[in-house]
Amino acid sequence: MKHYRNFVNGQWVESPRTFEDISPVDGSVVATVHEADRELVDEAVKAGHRAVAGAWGQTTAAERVVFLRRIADEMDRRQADFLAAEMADTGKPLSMASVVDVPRGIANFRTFADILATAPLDGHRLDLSDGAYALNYAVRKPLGVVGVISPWNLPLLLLTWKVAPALACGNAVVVKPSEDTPGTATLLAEVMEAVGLPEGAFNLTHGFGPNSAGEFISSHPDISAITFTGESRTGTSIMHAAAEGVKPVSFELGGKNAAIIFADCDFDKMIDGMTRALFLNSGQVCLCSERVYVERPIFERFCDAIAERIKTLKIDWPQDPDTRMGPLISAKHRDKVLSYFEVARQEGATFVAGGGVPRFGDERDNGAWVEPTVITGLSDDARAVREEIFGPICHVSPFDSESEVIGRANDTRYGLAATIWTSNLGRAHRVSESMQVGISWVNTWFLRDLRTPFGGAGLSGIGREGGMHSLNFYSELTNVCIQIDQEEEG
Ligand code: NAD
Ligand code: 6OD
Repeated sequence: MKHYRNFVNGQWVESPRTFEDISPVDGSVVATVHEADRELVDEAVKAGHRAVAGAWGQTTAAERVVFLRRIADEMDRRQADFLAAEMADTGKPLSMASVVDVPRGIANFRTFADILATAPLDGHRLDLSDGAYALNYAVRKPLGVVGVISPWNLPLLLLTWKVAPALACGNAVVVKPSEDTPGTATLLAEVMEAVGLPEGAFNLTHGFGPNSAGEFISSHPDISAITFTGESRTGTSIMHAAAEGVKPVSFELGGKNAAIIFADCDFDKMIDGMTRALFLNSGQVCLCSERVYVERPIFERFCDAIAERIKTLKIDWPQDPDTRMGPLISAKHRDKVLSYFEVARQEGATFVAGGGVPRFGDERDNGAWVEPTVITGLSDDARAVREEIFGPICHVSPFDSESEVIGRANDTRYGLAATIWTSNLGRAHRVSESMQVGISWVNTWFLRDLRTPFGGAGLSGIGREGGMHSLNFYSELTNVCIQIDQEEEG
């Protein structure tokens, strides 16, 4: 049995209160996790401040580049451990974890090392203002101690996406992974220890949200900023807590993403891409499409083809290299997703595929599995079409014109992502730019360049991270303005 402990001020810390990390594959216990109490979170924040005032705060950008590269190398060396821990916590298949989660976790550190190494100097120029010459330059400084609160769906990828730029800018971090996925965050603390990161620069506290480590971090008066990925509702609670200290927040929240499929698309390529957009990670990627709009001439063909494709998705043990779909994260989340199947049924949906729970006849029947599901026939105001479900289910409906589909796709309070499938270049630009979202993909989905802005509009988030956008969030700029006299004194 594994024991996941907290990592504070460079020390491994147990706590009297523990909780169980449960496998969604079969309901077995993966690990016992030590839950941080308010005092331990406070100790982590103090350790972070000591680190920023001490050895970590004195590192140069070039030295931090070396640290980030060492972290990536050490993660590379321990890839098999990270894979095993991520799969044990989430049940996600090897076919995904080995090409998405773990490589991206490593790439997050390498990318921000490269960005920091090549970041331009800020505003270094001679200026003429109010008739006076002045030299203006901006000094980029860390914010202090950043609270990082992350979800369970892409645990390593999403945690490192925040930790790498926060450390790059010279901050200390206090991180809290989801209570459902404490494994890879614990391994990451081991990596920080192995590479000799100054103590207190990376602190890990395990626990839940309300009245636990999540709330203790977001309401802590000495946390300088909060970066959070999770549900929009949780974002509201965290924002209330952060408002108390007027703390900057960066939020990546929920979505109800649209896919728009025009009859002129490359049909086979679209079916491949849409299979990923609907069912990768069992639909538990915030960017997954849950609303699919198909131009009427190919509506029936799309429904038939996606139903056929679902039959080929192997739903099986995560370790099987051919498995394409694993369970949902937990029994609780499975029940939520199944409740939406029921809502859709009561709203009058037609089930084109799925709608139930797969049966294996072995211990997996204690796990959190559901079938990939496609429904049609609901109106745009149905709950199953408006509310984020976060599972392997989508609603498909036909459309007749570009302007109609743009209006319907944008008729949501969320604004995270869209995917548009067409071979018409003008339409690709028109439609993708008119989406009220943080990212519009054309003829692809979840293709990422880590230097580009990433985030959401509306209920889907606040701010953008990625490349220099991340460095701008995780640092404070002090502009220095020096007047240069034009005449020699005396
Ligand atoms: P969640 O909001 O329930 O939990 C996320 C984290 O917040 C967990 O660590 C949790 O313990 C903590 N938390 C919960 N309540 C808290 C509180 N009151 N104060 C402080 N911390 C608190 O989200 P989840 O169920 O883990 O993840 C799924 C959600 O995340 C979905 O809505 C999904 O769309 C969203 N998500 C968004 C993105 C994005 O990039 N926009 C990425 C991944 C997931
Ligand atoms: O790719 C990323 O940087 C990112 N933040 C992805 C989010 C996926 C949501 O589940």
